[in-house]
Amino acid sequence: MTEQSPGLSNLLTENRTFPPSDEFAAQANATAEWYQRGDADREAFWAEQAERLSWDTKWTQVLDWSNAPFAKWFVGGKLNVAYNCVDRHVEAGHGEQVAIHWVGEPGDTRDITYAQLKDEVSKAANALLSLGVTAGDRVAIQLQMIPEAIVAMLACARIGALHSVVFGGFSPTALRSRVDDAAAKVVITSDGQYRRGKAAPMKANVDQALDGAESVEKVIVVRRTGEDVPMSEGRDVWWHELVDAQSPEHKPEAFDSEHPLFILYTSGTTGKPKGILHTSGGYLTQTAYTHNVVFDHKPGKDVYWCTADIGWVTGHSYIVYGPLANRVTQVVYEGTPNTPHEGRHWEIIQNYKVSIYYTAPTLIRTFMKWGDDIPAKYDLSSLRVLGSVGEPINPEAWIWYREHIGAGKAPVVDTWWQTETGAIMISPLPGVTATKPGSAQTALPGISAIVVDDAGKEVPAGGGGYLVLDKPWPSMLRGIWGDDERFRETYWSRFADQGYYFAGDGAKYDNDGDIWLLGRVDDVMNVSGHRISTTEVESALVSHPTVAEAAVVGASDPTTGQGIVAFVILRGNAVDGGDAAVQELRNHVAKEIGPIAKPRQIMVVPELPKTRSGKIMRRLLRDVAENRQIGDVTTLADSSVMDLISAGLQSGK
Ligand code: 6R9
Repeated sequence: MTEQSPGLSNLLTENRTFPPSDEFAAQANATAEWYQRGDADREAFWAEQAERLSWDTKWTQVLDWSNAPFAKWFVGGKLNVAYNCVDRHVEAGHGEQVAIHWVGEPGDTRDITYAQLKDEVSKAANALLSLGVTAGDRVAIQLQMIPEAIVAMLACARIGALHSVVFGGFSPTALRSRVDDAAAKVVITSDGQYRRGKAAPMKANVDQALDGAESVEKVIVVRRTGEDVPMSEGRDVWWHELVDAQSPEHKPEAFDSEHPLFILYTSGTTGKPKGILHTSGGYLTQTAYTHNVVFDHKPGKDVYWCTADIGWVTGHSYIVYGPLANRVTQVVYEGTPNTPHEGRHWEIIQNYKVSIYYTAPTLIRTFMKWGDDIPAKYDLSSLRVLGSVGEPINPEAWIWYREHIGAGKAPVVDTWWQTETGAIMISPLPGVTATKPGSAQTALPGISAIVVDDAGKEVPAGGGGYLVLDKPWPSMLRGIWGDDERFRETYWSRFADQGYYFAGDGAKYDNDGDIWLLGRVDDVMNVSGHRISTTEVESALVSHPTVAEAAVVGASDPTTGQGIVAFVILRGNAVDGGDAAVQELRNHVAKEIGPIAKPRQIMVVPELPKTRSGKIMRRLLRDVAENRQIGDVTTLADSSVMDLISAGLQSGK
């Protein structure tokens, strides 16, 4: 990634910085000095972070990297993850503190204290034991955002069983392939789930998925919507009958620091999803540490809300493990952000006085599209830290977030990490870093991330290339379930000589050496020999006042190799999207980035195709751009979106 046209990046021409206020800095959990400590003696730094947890047996060695890329952290240490997330807070006198303010989509609510959570998790652990689940067994969980989802995960952790959470919106086929791959013994699900005000079946999908699944002995069903579901004799059991009858006493057993905690499937370049494996001590250390310093979390004072779903890694690390290990009080919301109205999130923040809010750029841009007047109607003054995760955040969305949600003063932390990294790796530290809109900036204290060229050589300030992690970290994946070869091949073969972990993301250093993420390397376009990131063009488009959201793909072009094709959603009150508007946008991109980045074609569309985790499916847009038949749409959150787009294009819009 050497060729760069003059003034290429709209991202990189963004040069505003927002230093922390003295007031925030004075009370921040971390200080600038942590970076030096992390560099000076990485293992000593992590040993110090591991002291955040309660260990039954202390480790004898911080890191064993002798069998790289298979790491062992806190070797010889023993702990119980669920004890760390629940019991120890009760023992320390915080049993009455609310752990979870749960808000159901229809408006029902539940407040669960740490003492209650301890009882629930213990009962669920006893229930699993009664079904014959033992340490090392796999339990698949397909549940929406209800307290039982969190309880089920912690119950598994408590008895040393691995959970494999499958997102509630995944199809029966997707569930089945995950159940089979992990040979799950038990599946936990619900009768149905509320989605946009309606009850949708869940158990029916699970039944379809499990038809003939040999490993599954029992299915536990949580009652949520109350709809009639057939229960399979001998296999299915109601959660409220099984769990409620159990004793709330359960003695947590200490497991090895490297005891497996969970498997979480993520899509790769091939059709078969990869079962990313995480273990106990290192994972909990880094999730707790990062949740504490990146969000500046103060136990007993802050009210935290991460809007992710537990079906994704963000839900695992920043709803369940990190926050609960840190004695959080958090909001868990069951539903969609516009049910029953577009101010639902802001209403919840106002009601519970949420002080830390962690969400994704795609949702921020959706909020922008809905209009500034909606958040303006609510009291958001409790918010003091705002987080972003999942994709690069364009400067306009970043600024909007800070201004309209954070009242122009809450620090915005753009956190880069992956299912594979387990926890946040690159992010500003609130109270320490002068933040830059659109940049994740620097590896956290104790972490090292660099940008390298094709040959694995670090690029200089101002240069671009591939993001790699050049030093092991505690919450790193320990492998791909059942496929060591694929693990080596996917992550460790690209820069095998250097021993770097290849993240699959493109990145650049700015002149200060801060890191800007540019999207997956497979999303980098090559136009007339110039490499241009889809993100950069998207960012330029979204910087135009009429554009709410944009997705860009490289479509094959006989002359230039690839041509840039953009799909844009216009803001509610913006112009109609006729020829003049499109021309204006093409010129705007040329102006922002340079003529080389001027899109060949811009299509105005009503929606963009997104996966259920909110990632834009560029593959499908590429099909449209290249006039091909549209490929597999089964992983779309809403499969009718492609019909809408095609219909809109045919009608000449
Ligand atoms: C946590 C999560 C990982 C991929 C990652 C990258 C993208 C995540 C980002 C970001 C730019 C950020 N990504 N956070 N890109 N800036 N702050 O999302 O995990 O679902 O495994 O996705 O998401 O491309 O490689 P996961």
